[in-house]
Amino acid sequence: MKLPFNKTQIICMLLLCTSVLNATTHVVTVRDNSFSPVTVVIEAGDTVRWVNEGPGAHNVYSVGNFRCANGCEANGGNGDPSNAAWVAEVVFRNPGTFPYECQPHVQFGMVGTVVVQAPNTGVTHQVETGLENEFTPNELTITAGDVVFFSNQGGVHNIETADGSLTCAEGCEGDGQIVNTDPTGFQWEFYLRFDEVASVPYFCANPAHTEQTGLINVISDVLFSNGFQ
Ligand SMILES: [Cu+2]
Repeated sequence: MKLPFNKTQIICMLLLCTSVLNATTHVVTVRDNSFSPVTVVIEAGDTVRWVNEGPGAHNVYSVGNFRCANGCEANGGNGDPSNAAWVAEVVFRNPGTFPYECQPHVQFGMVGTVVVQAPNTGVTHQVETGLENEFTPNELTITAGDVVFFSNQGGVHNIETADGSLTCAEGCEGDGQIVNTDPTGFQWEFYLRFDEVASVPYFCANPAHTEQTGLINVISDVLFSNGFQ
């Protein structure tokens, strides 16, 4: 029997799939004049949320990476120090160490660090692109909670999901980081975690690469163990 939908789409309809991507959010409290905790260690794909409890005027600034207070400048927000009860979030897609400061209080030692490690929970899968203008593999089935490591080995590419929810290259649009999400020959790489059962078609937005598409099928391991898949 030929069904009008594939198995993943049917599972998705049964489970009322909504958002696709989730990850852990780590909260840092901003006070006069310190960050707590001073250092957070997270996995690539996780979010750091700074919550200002003041009452002084503070911000979070990491040179070349992000500047946030009432929103992040990379997202059109105002990163100027503010004594409002602001909440700012930044998503980190790549391993590395990100020192940051509160600009008016750095001389009082108001500094912090985000340490981003490669994901060590869930299974990590790889999707590569390069000079052949393809995603390899171009179709991938993973279990909810797994991570996909996307990397560009050469050629001017990016990744956009068909529903417009994600546009990524050196990082992803909306992450709060100062990164280029347009197709670029910069050899970018980033991690995406897929926590929800879904079918996620994506493509490269380079107008010369209209054939360059890919698909991530995210299935539930519970359904899998029940023999549904
Ligand atoms: Cu491309």
